[in-house]
Amino acid sequence: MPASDARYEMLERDAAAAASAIREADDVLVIGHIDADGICASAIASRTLERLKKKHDVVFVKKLDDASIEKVNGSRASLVWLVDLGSGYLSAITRQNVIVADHHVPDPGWMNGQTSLFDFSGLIHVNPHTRGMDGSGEISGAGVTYMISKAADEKNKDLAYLAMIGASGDIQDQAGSKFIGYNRKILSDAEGNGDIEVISDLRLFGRETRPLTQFIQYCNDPVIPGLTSEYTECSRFFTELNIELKRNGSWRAWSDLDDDEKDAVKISLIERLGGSGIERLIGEVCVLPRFRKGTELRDAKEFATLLNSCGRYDDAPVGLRICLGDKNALSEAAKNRSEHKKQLSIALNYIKQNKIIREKKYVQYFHAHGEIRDTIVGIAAGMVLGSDGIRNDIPMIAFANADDGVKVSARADKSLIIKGLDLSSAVKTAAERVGGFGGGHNIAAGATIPSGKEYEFLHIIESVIETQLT
Ligand SMILES: [Mn+2]
Repeated sequence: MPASDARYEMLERDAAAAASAIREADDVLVIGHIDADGICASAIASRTLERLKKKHDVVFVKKLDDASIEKVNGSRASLVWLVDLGSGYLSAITRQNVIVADHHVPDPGWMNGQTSLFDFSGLIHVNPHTRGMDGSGEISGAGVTYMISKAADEKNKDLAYLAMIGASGDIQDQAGSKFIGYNRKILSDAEGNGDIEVISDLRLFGRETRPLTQFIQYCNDPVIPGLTSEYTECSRFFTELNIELKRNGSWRAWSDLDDDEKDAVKISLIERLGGSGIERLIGEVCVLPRFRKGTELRDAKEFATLLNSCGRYDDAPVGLRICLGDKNALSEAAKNRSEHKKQLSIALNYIKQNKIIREKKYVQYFHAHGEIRDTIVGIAAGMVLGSDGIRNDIPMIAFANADDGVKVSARADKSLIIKGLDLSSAVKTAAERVGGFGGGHNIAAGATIPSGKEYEFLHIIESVIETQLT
């Protein structure tokens, strides 16, 4: 992609307009989304404002519901800067002096009413979709925020690595197992500073911190025949290659292996795959060489997962502190993560021991009511799929109670995609028909629906999925 891409220039102009609004502000309220991308975006915004010596606060929200909209509209700050959210709710924003730095699909009602970017509404919208770019794959919320930061001061290029952690968190490196679009530009800023090193390596999760056996065992994209989900086989796999699992009493991680050991593993895994899925197994990986080896901060994906675990337990501020370099925040995040593991294992036990999964012809489902947190029910649904005795040839639909109704999470095995499954559209259609809203990706989607509408939702989604699969 040439650096002179006209779409990039337009978005950069939007970012520059946002940067001048920031320079003129007295004080700023930053409102960020609670996931890894939103936390990275908030960190970039916060650092930028600090360097401009602007008084500011950072607040995190799960989504832009009525209460959060009120935070925007009712704020006494001279400028409100929304990061990684806001585009879907532009028409609800009524106050002056707002910047929305987001990459989600914009509110269509607002778009149609716009004659120019900076109209009388006093809202500056910086979003790749408005400039013909693809916000789901080319740039993240942290990336858009970084553009504004860099427009405010070239020196803020040292924050590029945070934008790439945000993009990793939003899984924007799926296409061709590498980053594409504007993310490439941001990545080259980060590489230029020496903050990120891009290498070609195994793309499995846990390169820095997972013991080798689990590193391979948990690989499900691609599924490695004979190894995925097989602890004993994975352990034997390394032994047969003469690779020690432990050294000096501690488990070795992938990053501890020397090049010869790594090559032996890669060759052996490629053989097992027999030609399919190699492009997903090996590809671009972002290493953060300024952080210590063997910590999750050294790998962009592990860093992002750490931040996500903070957001999931209402602790996004700890994630923000990690991004801003606060060493104490790490031990607090470790508590969140062990809490996450504990909650997940409680959730999985609950599902299995109570045998709550019910099968229909084209979907299976369970209702966790208040027993599983709405923030992890989707992960639990994905983990039970295909595990002992549970089918993975039909999607799993999970329900859990949430503050504003019932949270729905749908998960499916990748093999259903080639058969035509698209959970995103199925969930969206069914949710809207029962008075809710939702969307997502082809194998993972979510919705919020009114309480009491679960069976109607199931009935509708099953018929949509039936149409997709037959
Ligand atoms: Mn995002």
